[in-house]
Order: sequence, then C-alpha cells, then structure tokens
Amino acid sequence: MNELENFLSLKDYIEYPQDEMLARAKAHFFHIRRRHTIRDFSDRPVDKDIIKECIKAAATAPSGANHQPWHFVAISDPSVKSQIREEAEALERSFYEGRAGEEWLDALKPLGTDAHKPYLEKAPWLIAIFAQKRGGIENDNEQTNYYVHESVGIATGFLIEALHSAGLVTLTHTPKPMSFLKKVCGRDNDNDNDRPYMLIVAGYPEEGATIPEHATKKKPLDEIATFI
Ligand code: IYR
Repeated sequence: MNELENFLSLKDYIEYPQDEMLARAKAHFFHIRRRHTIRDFSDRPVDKDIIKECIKAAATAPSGANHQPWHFVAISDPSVKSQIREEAEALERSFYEGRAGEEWLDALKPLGTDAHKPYLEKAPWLIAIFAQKRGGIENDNEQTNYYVHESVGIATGFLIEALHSAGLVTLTHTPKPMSFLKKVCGRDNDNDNDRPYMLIVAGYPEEGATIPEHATKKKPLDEIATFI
C-alpha cells in the first residue's frame, strides 16, 4: 500500500457478494447488448444537460499519465450540423465511388451504408471528439501526452456507454479524412494540437428504425476469449 501523503484512501469502492457480482455482470451484459448502432434518427431534441453528464462520464476514462488528451465538441447548432453534413457527404461520395476499394465496399454491403448522411442534420446532437498530442493535465502545451489513441478510444467507449445508459442511441461516424472537423468545430488553433478522432451522432431512434441483421451477429465467447 502506498502511504505517501498525496495518496487518498479508496472510499468509493463497493464490494458485492459473489452471487450479486455475477448477477450484476449478467445484468450489465443484458443492458449493453441492447446497444445498437443506429442510422435512423428522430429529430426530437435532447436536453443539453443529458449530453453534459455523458461527456463528464466519458472524461472519467483512464488515460496515459492521467493527461486526459481529449476534447469534446457537442454540436446542436443546425448551421454547424449542415456544414458537417455537406463536407462529410462530399468525402463519402468519393469514398463510395472508388476511394474505398472493392474489398472495403464489399465488407460494408451488409450494413447498407452509402454517401447519404441525413442524420448528420436530423439528429439533435453530434459530438466531435478530438485527440490531443500535447497538453498534460494543465493543458499547457508544454507537456507530451502518452497513449493518446488508446486513451481517447477508451473515453469514446465510455461516452457511447453513457449515452446508451441514459436511453439514447448513437452512431460512430468516421468520415475520412476528418480534418475538416477542426475548422468547423473551431479547433484549428495555432499549435495544431487537436486531431479529429471520431464523430458520435446521438439522439432518439426514428419510429420504425431498423438495424442490419449483420450487426447483431456477435462472435461467441470461445472465439473471442481464451482462459489459461
Ligand atoms: N464512413 C463511411 C463508411 C463506413 C466505414 C465503416 I469501417 C463502417 O463500419 C461503416 C461505414 C460511412 O459512414 O458510410
């Protein structure tokens, strides 16, 4: 145990009895397996406070040296959303018209995706996540950040989980290349520190929303895990 004075005792850990732990793990699995990637979004508004809490949850993620190398831009402004849609659709058109290559396009067929992205305007929230190469905990640009990709990936996972737990649906969207997001989101600062990482679309599902059957096929445990 580290008894240095700048260490705090672990006050908020809760230990559950074994049977309760198993029940909780199972309940969580049932909860998380009801998360689906959605492309049919309703235009019903979602209160900003809900999005704020979800971003706060995302930002509790572990990160290299606890430098928290991320920035979230939550967009509900219709003019910013249309700008994003316009730029993303232009990129997607060139992607689907050949830039992706045959193998990639074949892999996407079961998802039924194309260059048409109406949800970028229709969904109430787009959350652009930026990864920061420098900053440290003080965001002073002097310090290097570590394991940036891993850290931001975990935080993004937490965000998706938080939005799902709140009762919203999401889409992880990665228009390629995503550099246009910097300018649109006002993150094109002089030190060029912010790299667009992902765009999360969040909101309510449209009535009659569907999911591709392909997306429900999850690999069985014995294929994805080994116990030794
Ligand atoms: N970004 C494109 C293509 C796309 C790529 C992958 I990998 C997906 O899992 C889904 C879509 C689009 O959004 O259509």
